[in-house]
Amino acid sequence: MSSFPGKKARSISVFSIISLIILMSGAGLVPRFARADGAAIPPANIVDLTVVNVGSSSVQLTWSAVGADGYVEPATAYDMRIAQYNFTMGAWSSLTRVTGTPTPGQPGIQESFAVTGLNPGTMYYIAVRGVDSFGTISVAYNMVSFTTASAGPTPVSNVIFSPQLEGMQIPAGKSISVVLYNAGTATAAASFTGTTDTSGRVALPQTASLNAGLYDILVSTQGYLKKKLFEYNVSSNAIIELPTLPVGDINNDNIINSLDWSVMSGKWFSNDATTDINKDGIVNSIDWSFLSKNWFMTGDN
Ligand SMILES: [Ca+2]
Ligand SMILES: [Ca+2]
Repeated sequence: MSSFPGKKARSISVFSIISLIILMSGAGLVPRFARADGAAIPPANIVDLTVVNVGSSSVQLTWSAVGADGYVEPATAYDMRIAQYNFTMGAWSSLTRVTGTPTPGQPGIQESFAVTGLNPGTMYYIAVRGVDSFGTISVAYNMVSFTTASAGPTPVSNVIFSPQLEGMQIPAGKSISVVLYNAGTATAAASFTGTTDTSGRVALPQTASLNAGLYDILVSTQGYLKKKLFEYNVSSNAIIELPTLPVGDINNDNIINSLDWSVMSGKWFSNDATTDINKDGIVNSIDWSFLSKNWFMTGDN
C-alpha cells in the first residue's frame, strides 16, 4: 500500500482503502503495482457485458478484456456465472460456472463468447469477472439478463403405431386409420390410413409432416368402435400403443346396436368375412356373443 503514504493513510481503514482502489480501478486510475503486490490487486471490473444475440439454446455475449491488476497485463481467466434468478455478489460461489470461456485477451479488446446448452423460453442472469494468476477475482461486475427464444417446431420421424383390436391378433395388411389432433382440440395435425406390417403395426407416412408435441390420437378400422388416446407426447422413434378397439360396429356408425345385429343376422351361418368376428369361417352365436358383450357401447370421436 505504498501508494497511499502519510499519516492520513494510517487512519483510513483497510476497507476504505480497498474501496478506493475499487473506485480507482473502475475508473482506470490505479497505477501499476509491482508484481509482489499483484495478489492484493484484483483484475479490473467487467462492467460492459452485453447480450448480442439470443437463440433458443444459446446466447452470444461481448465484453471488454480487463488487465490482471486492473491495468496492463491480461487477466489469467474469466469467471462467468449463470443462474435463472437475479443473484447477488454473496451468491457468486454457489452459482453455476460457465465452462469454455476464452483466455483473456489484451486489456481493452472486445471478447466474444457464446454460452450454449440453455433451455428454450427461459430467463437467465449472467455476469463475468476477471481472475488473475493469484486467483484474485475482480470485485464488481454488471449482470445482464435475457430470455432464450421458445423452441421451434421439431418434425418427428420414424413414428410407429401399435393398434389393438378386441378378439383378434392383428394380421399384416389390416387397414388402420389414425388422426392426430392437437391435444384438447378438434384440429387435426395429421391424418392417414396405413396397412399393418407383419408385427401388426402401422407407420406414420413420411409424407405426413408432424411436429413433436402433445396429441389426442383417434384410431379406427372397419367393424370396430373408434378409440382415442388422449394427450400422448409424440416424439421421433416413438412406438405408440393404441387403445383396444371394441369389436362389433359392423355398419361403422360408432355404436353397437340392433343395426349391427340386423347385418349379422342376415349373414347367419354364412362365411361372410365382415360379420365373422372371430374369423372362424362361420357367422354364428360366437360372433353374436361379441356384439352382445358390447351392446350399446359407443366409440370416441
Ligand atoms: Ca353400428
Ligand atoms: Ca365366427
